[in-house]
Amino acid sequence: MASREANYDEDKVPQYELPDALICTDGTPVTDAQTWTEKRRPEILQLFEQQMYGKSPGRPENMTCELTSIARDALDGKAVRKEVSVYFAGDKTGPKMDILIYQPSENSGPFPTFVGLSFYGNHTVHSDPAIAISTQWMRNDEKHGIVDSRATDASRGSSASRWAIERILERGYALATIYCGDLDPDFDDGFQNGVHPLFYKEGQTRPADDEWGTIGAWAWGLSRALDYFETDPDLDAEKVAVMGHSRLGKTSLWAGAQDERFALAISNDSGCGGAALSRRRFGETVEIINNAFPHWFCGNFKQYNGKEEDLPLDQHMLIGLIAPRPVYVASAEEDRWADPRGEFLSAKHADPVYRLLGTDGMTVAQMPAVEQPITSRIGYHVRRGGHDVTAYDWERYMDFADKHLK
Ligand code: GTR
Repeated sequence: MASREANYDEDKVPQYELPDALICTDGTPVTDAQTWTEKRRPEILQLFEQQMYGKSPGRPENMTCELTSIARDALDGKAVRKEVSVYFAGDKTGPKMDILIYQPSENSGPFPTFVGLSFYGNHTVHSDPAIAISTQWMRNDEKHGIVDSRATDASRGSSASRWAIERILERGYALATIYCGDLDPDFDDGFQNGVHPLFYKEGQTRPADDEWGTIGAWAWGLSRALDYFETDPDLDAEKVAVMGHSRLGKTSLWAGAQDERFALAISNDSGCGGAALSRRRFGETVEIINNAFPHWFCGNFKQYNGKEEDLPLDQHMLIGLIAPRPVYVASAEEDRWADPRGEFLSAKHADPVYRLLGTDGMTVAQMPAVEQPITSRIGYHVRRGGHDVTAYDWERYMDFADKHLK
């Protein structure tokens, strides 16, 4: 079988040995929280930076935030709607991102908050006609009303089924969304657009092989949103859950792994390069993803095409970086491209890190049946259906957040 073809046969999953999250590179076993925190965790974080997602810069010194709109009677009085622009270079000509926020209209804040990137812009998450339409580049898509690489009025609310906004508000949470293309448009242009050029050193024209790719830039934007939340008295910046679907689920895990201010990280159908174990090579593989999306990961990651066994890491260690904070991994039964079993297994193999840090980790040894959610500190479900975010997924995320955040 050519390594380019996807395998869907469990019997053909290769034998593999996962790197041990609790053994340091120099062979020292990690048997206490201090060794984890001071030695092994930084070591693993550096491996993901150097070999997979690339290293990201910090918060730009001149970054400024501006509230551009506020409505106290949004969604028939059920919500307060805010729009905030974040200018990364401080001036309005440089790159920026627009955050859309809905929060419950009651005066009972600060609210625990879900934050997530969207595929087609803030105006697609709800049909609310007052949301500003994104003017950024977007991939043409009839269903989402994207014409000549720009959103049109027809794209309003076109992703609403993926954002259970009314339910989120009813359950006492705020929701913040950002268009991923504000950080970096999702195509391979050699990193000339998006936020990367803002950080080039004199003479640099693209990120070095160990510097951030597009997923890195997306995750960086989520941390910049958190910088803003810390200044907004309506939002509880200590109770922020970062959630993402698919490529944006790879991103939410990487954001949660790097930035310990995120109180909870949620991966919805993130698959290869997200929650799924790379070594299983089930469905999408490292080689397939690097060929299809050369801009997502850093240059160094390409050397693992067809050589997953050479990786000094696997995705259970990404989840381990989130420990002891709660993390939720969700799969969909028919989404075999994303390898539901591999997603479960990396959640499960992160368990020793969570236990070391004194939590209950993942309380089951076997993959649960469809729609039997696990809600220990590492949460998991596989729902019926295909690659999507559904009302079912959101109800489980809120049950989990009620249990672990509130
Ligand atoms: C696919 C890609 C997946 C996943 C998905 C998505 O084309 O192979 O890894 O990221 O796109 O983001 O919907």
